[in-house]
Amino acid sequence: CFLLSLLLNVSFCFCGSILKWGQGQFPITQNVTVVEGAMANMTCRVDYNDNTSLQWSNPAQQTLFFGDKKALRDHRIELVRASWQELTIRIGDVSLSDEGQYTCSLFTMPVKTTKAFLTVLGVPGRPEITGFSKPAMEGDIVTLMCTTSGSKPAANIRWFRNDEEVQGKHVNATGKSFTVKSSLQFEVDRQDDGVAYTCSVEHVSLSSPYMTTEVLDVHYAPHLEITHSLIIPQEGQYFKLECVSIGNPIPEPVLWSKDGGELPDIERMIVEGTELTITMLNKTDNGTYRCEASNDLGTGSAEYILFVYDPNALGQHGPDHALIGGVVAVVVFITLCLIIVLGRYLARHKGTYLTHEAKGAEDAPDADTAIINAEGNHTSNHIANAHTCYFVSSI
Ligand SMILES: *[C@@H]1O[C@H](CO)[C@@H](O)[C@H](O)[C@H]1NC(C)=O
Ligand SMILES: *[C@@H]1O[C@H](CO)[C@@H](O)[C@H](O)[C@H]1NC(C)=O
Ligand SMILES: *[C@@H]1O[C@H](CO)[C@@H](O)[C@H](O)[C@H]1NC(C)=O
Ligand SMILES: *[C@@H]1O[C@H](CO)[C@@H](O)[C@H](O)[C@H]1NC(C)=O
Ligand SMILES: *[C@@H]1O[C@H](CO)[C@@H](O)[C@H](O)[C@H]1NC(C)=O
Ligand SMILES: CC(=O)N[C@H]1CO[C@H](CO)[C@@H](O)[C@@H]1O
Repeated sequence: CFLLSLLLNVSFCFCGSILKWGQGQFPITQNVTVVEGAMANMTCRVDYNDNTSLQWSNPAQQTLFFGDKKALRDHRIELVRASWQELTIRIGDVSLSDEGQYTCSLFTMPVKTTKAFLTVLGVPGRPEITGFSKPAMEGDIVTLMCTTSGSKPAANIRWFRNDEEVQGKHVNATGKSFTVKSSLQFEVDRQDDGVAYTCSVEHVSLSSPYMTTEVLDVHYAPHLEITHSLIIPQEGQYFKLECVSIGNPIPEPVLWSKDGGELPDIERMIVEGTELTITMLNKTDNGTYRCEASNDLGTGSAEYILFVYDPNALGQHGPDHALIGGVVAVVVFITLCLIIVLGRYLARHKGTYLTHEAKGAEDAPDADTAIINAEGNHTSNHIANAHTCYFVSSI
């Protein structure tokens, strides 16, 4: 019977079970999903079996195992367990072409079959990012393309700009196993310099996504800023200006000028790298200081207007006392403001109309004018307060 079954390559074999009706006998299988290259166990069970043979056959209807007898010459296919209750075989090094419907047959009369679907997952390849030629110029349009091949089902591609997700464009998914592409197009600017663009490939066969990162190198013209060491520069003080420049490539050395001309050639002024130091400020130092730096994309500049204060004009007490005085003034002012607000609040609750009449009535010929005056006074008080507030806080 076994040989006959093999020769005819059909799943009908009555010899062993021709007299058995097989009531209540049924093979049970389960669908199997494995990753390409792994091993698949195909198990077929029968709960009540009166010594009837079991058989596994592949999607091409070829018999793989008949009981414990191997039928197909394929070294990847091995027997795991064969009994009247179970027939388990193992397919090693599974490939995408092994996918399909496998059949377990129980040779009762008639033959009972159950299908088990073997799903083979294609593992996506490590993603590759193309389309970036280093370096880009600011304003260029860049199209990054991420490609991963070999996935089944099609892998999912996601893009990240540093750690933030950005939306890419799904380009193609083709083939039996898929080549999946996703593109990301944008205009680069200086903010993109040094930014990491990551393509992440997600797939059922992967426990964690595959990632590839491209760090952008974007060239841009220098941008300069001047920082200064003192808020209120005074005569005799030590003063430092620093020209902070960003740019790619890194800008050429900084060039200082004053009022459109060269720096006055005095010992008190020292230029060192990006810094301009004035060792002892003098009123004659006031003016517009400018720094410039350039790279192959252009020149950047920044200006600082220096006004040297006369320490005598600022008061005899020096900066610390002035500061304490300022703080005290602010505290006093806030207290006053609070008192005024509180007073108004109380007044409003007592009766706004009466209060206003009392204020405006003194020099008013009649009650109506008194009310108008009162409103007018009220408004101008309010504005005066606002002015005071602004004035003090701006000091
Ligand atoms: C397949 O069966 C063998 C033997 O019972 C076992 O060692 C292995 O873990 C099983 N593999 C899977 C994927 O279930
Ligand atoms: C099944 O086979 C075993 C030996 O393998 C035998 O002892 C038993 O009687 C058989 N049972 C039936 C129902 O034929
Ligand atoms: C097994 O897979 C096939 C094909 O994918 C499907 O039609 C069937 O419902 C699955 N059976 C079970 C029990 O999951
Ligand atoms: C998309 O796939 C088709 C084949 O299905 C191919 O001809 C085409 O070039 C692909 N497009 C891209 C952008 O890869
Ligand atoms: C500032 O410079 C002038 C002339 O260069 C000099 O006469 C004067 O003493 C200086 N003032 C201070 C505070 O150094
Ligand atoms: C803004 C200012 O005070 N400028 C003064 C800078 O110093 C020169 C003399 O050195 C004055 O003429 C400017 O008025």
